[in-house]
Amino acid sequence: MEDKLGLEFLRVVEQAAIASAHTMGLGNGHKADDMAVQAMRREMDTVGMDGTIVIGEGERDKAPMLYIGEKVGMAVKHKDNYPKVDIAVDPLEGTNLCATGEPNAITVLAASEAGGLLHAPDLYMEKIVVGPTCRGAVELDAPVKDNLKAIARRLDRLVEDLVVIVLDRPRHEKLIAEIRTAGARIRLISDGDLSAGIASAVLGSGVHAVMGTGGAPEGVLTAAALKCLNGEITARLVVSTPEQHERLAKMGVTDAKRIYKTDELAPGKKIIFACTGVTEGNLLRGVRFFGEGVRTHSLVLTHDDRQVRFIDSVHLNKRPDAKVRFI
Ligand code: VTB
Repeated sequence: MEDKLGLEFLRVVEQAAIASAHTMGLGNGHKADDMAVQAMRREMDTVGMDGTIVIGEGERDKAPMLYIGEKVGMAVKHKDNYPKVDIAVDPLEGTNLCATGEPNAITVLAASEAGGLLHAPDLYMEKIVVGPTCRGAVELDAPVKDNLKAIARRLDRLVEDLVVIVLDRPRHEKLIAEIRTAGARIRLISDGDLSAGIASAVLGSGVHAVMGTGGAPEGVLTAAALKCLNGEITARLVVSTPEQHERLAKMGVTDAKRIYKTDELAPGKKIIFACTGVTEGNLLRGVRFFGEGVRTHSLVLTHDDRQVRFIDSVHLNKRPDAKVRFI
């Protein structure tokens, strides 16, 4: 199932990336997101599955498409025997990055057998993300300097040689100060802790850890990718108001302070993760339009069969003279 669906999901993230890339730099994040959502929704129904959105654009009454609980896939129209699949999407991770043409906007989808992805509410989540070499070396509540020392030891280098990615937010003032005091280097990003998390699990990307508080849905998507890349995310929901506590209780979460590891955020045995670069990025090229066609760069991960595919696709226009260039 994974192999076939993985390549079908590739089409979904590719089409969403192409659609949103048309809006790059227009300064309109809302439109960029809208384009990605529509393309993703359309393409999703051509996939041979009985899909349910578990992480999406919001609750049913707030989002017209890709809302939580929405049924997607060919099973919607044809009642054949399609596999049941839970789907988590972030149609355009980094809408502002796309709107301004900054790096690392991606379109994202993760899937698993039913129940394989935590149904995370749209809250904040404290996270530490590291690659395979540092699995088991960090603890969410350990002092920042201790985590950095542990990462440096595992990577056989000095703390001063590490690069930590942190979302540039006022809430991270203390974290940033602590990382600086410990001596590590920091890359502040305006958005996109998900693509940063994926980069941290790929050797040679120049990213050694991601720290700080970002979206919980992005945390689950990061876990799906990291599980396939043997990396690690350790995380905890940020629950402050009584309403948020109530919402969590309704979802069956009894311990709001629980620390989740990769496998608890993405417990599925058959995880598939697919993303396509929209703007140029650390791991993926952005969408390139070249008159005779479009070129996209994607990553498709399937956990069960341990496949990591970097996919360079050329989508030629239906012109008899369309040419393909090597790289
Ligand atoms: C992060 C980041 C996302 O939201 O999760 C962030 O990775 C958290 O929310 O790209 P705030 O913007 O409120 O800090 C995004 O920036 C957008 O989803």
